[in-house]
Amino acid sequence: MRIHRRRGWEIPESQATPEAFVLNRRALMAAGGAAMLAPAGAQAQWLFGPRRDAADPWTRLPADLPDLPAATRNMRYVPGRDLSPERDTVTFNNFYEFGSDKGIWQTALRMPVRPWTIKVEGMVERPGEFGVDDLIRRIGIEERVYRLRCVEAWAMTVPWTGFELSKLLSLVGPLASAKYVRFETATIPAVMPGLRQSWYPWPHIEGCTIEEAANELSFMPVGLFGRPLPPQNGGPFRVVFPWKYGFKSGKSVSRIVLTDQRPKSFWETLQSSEYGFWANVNPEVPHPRWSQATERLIGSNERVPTRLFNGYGDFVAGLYTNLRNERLWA
Ligand SMILES: Nc1nc2c(c(=O)[nH]1)N[C@H]1C(S)=C(S)[C@@H](COP(=O)(O)O)O[C@H]1N2
Ligand SMILES: [Mo]
Repeated sequence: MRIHRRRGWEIPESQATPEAFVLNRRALMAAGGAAMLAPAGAQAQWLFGPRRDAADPWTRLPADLPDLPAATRNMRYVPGRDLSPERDTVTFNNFYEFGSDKGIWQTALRMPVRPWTIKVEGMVERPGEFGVDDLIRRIGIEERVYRLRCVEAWAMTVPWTGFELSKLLSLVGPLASAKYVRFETATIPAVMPGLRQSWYPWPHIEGCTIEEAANELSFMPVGLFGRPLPPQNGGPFRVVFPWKYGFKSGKSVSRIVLTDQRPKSFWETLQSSEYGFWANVNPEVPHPRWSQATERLIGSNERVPTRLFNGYGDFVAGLYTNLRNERLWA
């Protein structure tokens, strides 16, 4: 059956990682070569905005992308470890729409990120379609350094810029009947070769409860390292739930639906025995095929203990006290 197909992020981390790094190195070398050979016009179009440095090919974004307004770092969220190197953060990615290995960043950079709108609809008082720059202006942005724990047992420490999900939801006014929030990633076949892999249940759907959405940690990044969020990291607009495994954090979101039906997510549809709705980080509950006790920090390769709720229990444990019969950890 198709679910036995080997998927990059399902390979136990010990096997997946060396492969991914080799791919990355090759991709970087190829990018360096291409930049030198490209005609001036094409190059200008793709050179990155704020730091126009051809030696940093992994940070290329369309030159006309507006800079983000200045954002203050919110010191309430202390990561307790160093930031991952920017270069690793933007070149080691999971984004299956662009391909099933970690080295898809160059392919993803072809995705147009402006104009970009997000529909927010379903069980709300005031459904709407919002331009991403409009939201940035209306809601305002801050920086938060969050830990990111992938279910594959690697981790990063990421300075996101964005706003709380709850602030977006208050613009549309959730109805009392809304119990869940569903996030849909844009599908753009012209630039997403992964969509041709028709055995995947596109679009990428993720979801959470309305209580989880209202939690202060649920965040909608529009930036990374103070710059506009690059497509490979889910630009221009994604969601992050830092206490859950990374696959819950849907990228390049174009539609958000408030609903009374529990969303069936992309990975849950593919393999519900391994990837469930809740997917809260827990070092004591192994993945069926590997341990979750420790995680490898991308960049340093240091292995550190994994923490319950990825270390965010003070903020979120209360969400789950009445849900003991649910499969909260996978
Ligand atoms: N649309 C979409 N969102 C996605 C994914 C994906 O393949 N498609 N991968 C997820 C996984 S498995 C992880 S670990 C994170 C990785 O985010 P990063 O590349 O910014 O580190 O994005 C998540 N969001
Ligand atoms: Mo992941």
